[in-house]
Amino acid sequence: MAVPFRKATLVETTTKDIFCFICPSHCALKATFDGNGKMIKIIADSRGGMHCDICDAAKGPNTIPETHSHGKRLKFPMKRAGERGLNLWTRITWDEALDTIAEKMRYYRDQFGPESIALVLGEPKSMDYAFLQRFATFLETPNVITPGNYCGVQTGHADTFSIGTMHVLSDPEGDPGSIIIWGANPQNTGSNFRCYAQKDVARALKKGAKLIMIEPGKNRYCEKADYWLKPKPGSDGALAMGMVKVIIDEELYDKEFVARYTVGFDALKAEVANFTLDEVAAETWIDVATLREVARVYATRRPGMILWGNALENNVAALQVCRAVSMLRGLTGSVGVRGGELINTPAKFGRPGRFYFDKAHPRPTAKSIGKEFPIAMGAAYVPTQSLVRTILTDDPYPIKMAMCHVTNPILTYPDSVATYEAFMKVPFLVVAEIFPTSTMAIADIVLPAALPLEHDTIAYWPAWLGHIRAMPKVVDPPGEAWPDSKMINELAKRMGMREHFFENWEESLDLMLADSGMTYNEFCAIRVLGPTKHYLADNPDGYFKTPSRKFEFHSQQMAQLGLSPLPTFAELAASRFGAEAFEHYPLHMTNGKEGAYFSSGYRHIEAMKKHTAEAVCEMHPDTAARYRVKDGEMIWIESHKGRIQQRLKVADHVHPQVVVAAFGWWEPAAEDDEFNWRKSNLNILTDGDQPNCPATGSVHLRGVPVRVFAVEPPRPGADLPESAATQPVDAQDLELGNAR
Ligand SMILES: Nc1nc2c(c(=O)[nH]1)N[C@H]1C(S)=C(S)[C@@H](COP(=O)(O)OP(=O)(O)OC[C@H]3O[C@@H](n4cnc5c(=O)[nH]c(N)nc54)[C@H](O)[C@@H]3O)O[C@H]1N2
Ligand SMILES: Nc1nc2c(c(=O)[nH]1)N[C@H]1C(S)=C(S)[C@@H](COP(=O)(O)OP(=O)(O)OC[C@H]3O[C@@H](n4cnc5c(=O)[nH]c(N)nc54)[C@H](O)[C@@H]3O)O[C@H]1N2
Ligand code: SF4
Ligand SMILES: [Mo]
Repeated sequence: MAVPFRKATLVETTTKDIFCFICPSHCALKATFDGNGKMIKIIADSRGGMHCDICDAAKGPNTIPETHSHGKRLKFPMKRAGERGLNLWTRITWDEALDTIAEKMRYYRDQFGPESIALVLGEPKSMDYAFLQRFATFLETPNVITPGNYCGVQTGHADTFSIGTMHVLSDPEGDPGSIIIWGANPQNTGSNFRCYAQKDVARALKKGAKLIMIEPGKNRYCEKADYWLKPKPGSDGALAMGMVKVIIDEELYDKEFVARYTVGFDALKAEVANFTLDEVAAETWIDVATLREVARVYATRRPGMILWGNALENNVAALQVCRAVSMLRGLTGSVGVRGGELINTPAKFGRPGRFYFDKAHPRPTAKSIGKEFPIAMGAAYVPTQSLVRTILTDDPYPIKMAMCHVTNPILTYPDSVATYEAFMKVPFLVVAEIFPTSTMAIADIVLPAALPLEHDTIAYWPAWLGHIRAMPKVVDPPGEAWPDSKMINELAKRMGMREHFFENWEESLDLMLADSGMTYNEFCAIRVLGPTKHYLADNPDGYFKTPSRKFEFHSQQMAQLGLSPLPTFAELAASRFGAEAFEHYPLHMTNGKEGAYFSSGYRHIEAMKKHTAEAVCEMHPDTAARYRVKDGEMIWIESHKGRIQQRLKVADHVHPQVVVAAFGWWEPAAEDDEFNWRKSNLNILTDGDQPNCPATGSVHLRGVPVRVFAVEPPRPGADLPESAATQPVDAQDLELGNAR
């Protein structure tokens, strides 16, 4: 019998250009698809037109394909089918979900005012945040909660008050004489806030730039550094003022720049006479000789480049910390010059603010919660802890409904127990998510979100970078998942806001691009529009955008907001936690972001679990010995708020009074236990209570008083180290976990 001829099926692969959406560095990537259209691989695209390179854990390439096809992705709208937290659900249609939400929203708006409805957002992925801000505008609720109190606002506003704009980026052309990496970890988190890629750092170092690390933990740059300072967590503002003092007292500043381009130098000079370097050393743990040397290197090896990061922003005086660091740039004339830090004009597209706001519907900030924080109100966000406090106290009014998009508050807000209690108390909670999370577990309605790449969209965040990127659809979303933008657009129609929204939400893409003169399809061919950088020499009299048209050491605008017009050592050295807090809890806990994960997200991804499987904290071996805890074992970390378990890794580089803990940990497998946010979650230990940064509402997350002890309860009568002995550990209490 003749064997029938079979044509060999050639499985053709195709590649598509994409941008990573896992973290705000937005690396350019190439995705490969098999013949069936399944995304099988992602690699870096070094010619993709973006500024940055891939994080060490390659979390974008590893996370995106698995997230897209993961079996636990949320696929259908659901309503709660049991007690909150039991994780029991009934599948419903989009119509039922949106009709239910609209009905509740109308009821609360009419009975309690629109301010009783809170829109709770995370870091923007694509158009999600823009739609939610627009929705808040026309709903007329001032209560939009974002991570602004932790992230981007503090550094951005320090630039705004000093330089006149938040669009300030490092210049990859030209050679800095010195680089300070300050509270940032480019190895894990990409190009941090100044948009200076790791390859740029490498090139500058090769050409002889001196590297100064200000880092209580460790990353690869610490070993390359000429100086590695390990300050007391949270003392960076005092450290910056110490450097300012050395530079002024030793007359190392750029006299010509200071005379021609700055205002307020005399006031700054007067301020540094108010404290001594010994006081700085006592506050920061950095000895005077090192402080002097580092200040001299930065001031004399110009231009200096300061790659600052999020650790400076999680501080009780966050805006002033960032302003203090900013003073160094002005003193050394490192702004506006080749190889320094430059003002950029954002790419030409519809400004996001125009999409968010409407003159005829000004935000009713007088009714806003958190209105005591002037920068928060100006930047259209409510600090996260203000929401929690208001829900728990009903002061100044009750919050009846919350809608969470792209955020997991139970893990990421300070004081997780209070946050949990607050979200449990809200009468109606909607969570839009891609995966089941602890916050999703206590929702009334769950909405399944489509990733960027599963729909045509654009991305413009982080706003200070001034980029806009095309994110066309390359794969179908799972099940009935919708873009967040579509959810909001359809909800808006049901809420009587049709005239302010779109028949099809995709029309918004052309609106955002209007100023560029391009349609969405034309833009997709170009992929990215970047900012234009400017040098001081080209516009010496109009370069700075401040009211004085100069670099402002002293900011009248800040004074008008009731803030100190220039950073003072007294404010920066005032601890969030008084000395007595450290009597019971003698160690200073801090954290950086995990290398393998973005905040609390993507914890389902097997490829990344292989990289980091559990929460690991680091401590000096002498400290471990003193507290009788051993390398490799689970230990308790306890603050006045509660206690958590993390696995101990002893590490010589950690200061003996410091614990570097892991952030964002929960257990995706603990499906009937709200995904166990209680066990290892750092924010059980943090405290959102006031004082917060008076400008931005920032919370002090770096430098939290804690103590540690072994998970095994100590034998009765055992010889405990002094600090653990001051508060006897009750074995039964230990077993209960995080009792407050
Ligand atoms: N892999 C990964 N990438 C991310 C994120 C993530 O979760 N994971 N998150 C994204 C987000 S939301 C942000 S805001 C950025 C943040 O990214 P970065 O700006 O890099 O900030 P962090 O990683 O929070 O902290 C940076 C470094 O500060 C150190 N540090 C801790 N306390 C102190 C201190 O008191 N003083 C000083 N000087 N340093 C301290 C930490 O050890 C850490 O190495 O990263 C983004 N990218
Ligand atoms: N102690 C301590 N606390 C911190 C920090 C710290 O360093 N230490 N860092 C702070 C900082 S800088 C930040 S920015 C915040 C971050 O805190 P959050 O804003 O809460 O961020 P994530 O934990 O990343 O949660 C984002 C959620 O969105 C989901 N998601 C992803 N893509 C989409 C999408 O397209 N649509 C929808 N609807 N959902 C999606 C993810 O699954 C994830 O659960 O945490 C802050 N909290
Ligand atoms: S640094 Fe990593 S997670 Fe961030 S955009 Fe690049 S690949 Fe994605
Ligand atoms: Mo952040």
